Amino acid sequence: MKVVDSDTHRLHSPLAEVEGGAAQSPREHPGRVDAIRDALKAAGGHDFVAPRHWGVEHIDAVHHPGLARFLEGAWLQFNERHPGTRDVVPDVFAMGGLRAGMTPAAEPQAIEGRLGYWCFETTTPITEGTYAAARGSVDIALTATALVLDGERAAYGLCRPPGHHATHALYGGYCFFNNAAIAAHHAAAVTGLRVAVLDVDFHHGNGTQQIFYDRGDVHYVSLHGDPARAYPFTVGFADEVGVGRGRGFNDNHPLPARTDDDSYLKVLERACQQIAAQRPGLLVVSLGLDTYELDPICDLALTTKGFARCGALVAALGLPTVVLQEGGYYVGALGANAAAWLSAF
Ligand code: OKP
Ligand code: ZN
Repeated sequence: MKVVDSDTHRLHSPLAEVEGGAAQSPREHPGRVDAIRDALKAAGGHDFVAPRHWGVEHIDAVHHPGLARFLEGAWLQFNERHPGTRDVVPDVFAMGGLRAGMTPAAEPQAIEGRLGYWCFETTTPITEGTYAAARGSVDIALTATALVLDGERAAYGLCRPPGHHATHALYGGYCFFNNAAIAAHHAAAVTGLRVAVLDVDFHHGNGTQQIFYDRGDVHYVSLHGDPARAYPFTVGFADEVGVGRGRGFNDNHPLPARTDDDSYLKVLERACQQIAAQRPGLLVVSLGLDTYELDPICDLALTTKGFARCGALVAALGLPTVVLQEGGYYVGALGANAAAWLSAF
């Protein structure tokens, strides 16, 4: 398979993330890409290509244009007021309730306020190179999409940072720009065909769902830890089916803790039937590998063999397919799991 990767992601490497009131070593770090790249090289059969550069208009087509403008200048604007800050993290959030019964908040002018206006949580620091890294991750996603639009049966984009938690106007959850949503929107716009997004990351892709919730041209289907117990907690329930023209084009499959290969594959088969029933022309897979049995921040129980079965099942849809990397935090098996999924595909 064609694999699109680059080193630009290294520009995003925070020292710490704030979780549960404490600073900890980031779960989402450059070593994740090294592990996947090394395993794919060792497995063989993959053709590595560099990404092209894509204009910011592809990001603005999916996100509020203010999000990219903000991320481009945020680190510098914060450091003008607080010199020497390495990792920039909001500590005040512009929650709707602050102005309940009044006109909604305009974008604040002070950087401290802007951070809490564009961000929804504390585990996603902005460093000096974050914007460039996030742009690079989008470049990888769009280059993999272009390869498939040009006739490849499938391509894999080794995206980092991940993307599926980023909504129309918010970053967070290790995500700045929604790589899969940008890819799916681009493919739908270029082909005029319906596009399906299959999200198999452990965490529900709240951003991707939100971006396409009122659209019938992009069908979002997700398997994930039940938000009754799992991040992102507020989105990803089974009764969220889309709205307006998007009604019937959103399918959530919340899963219980410790779901194993056999149970997971039964649900994945159902998800694939839902995708096939809408007759898409192209498939985007948000490939999170944090459903693995040893993942340190998740609670499903898939095995490396299970990932191979998943890859084979998705391939059987017979669709042109763009596979984009999302999460996966047990670095000791991350490469083997990516290789298993992609080789079986
Ligand atoms: C990104 B991806 C919960 C904190 C959650 C963010 C998790 C983002 C996962 N206490 N931190 O979907 O793998
Ligand atoms: Zn995840």
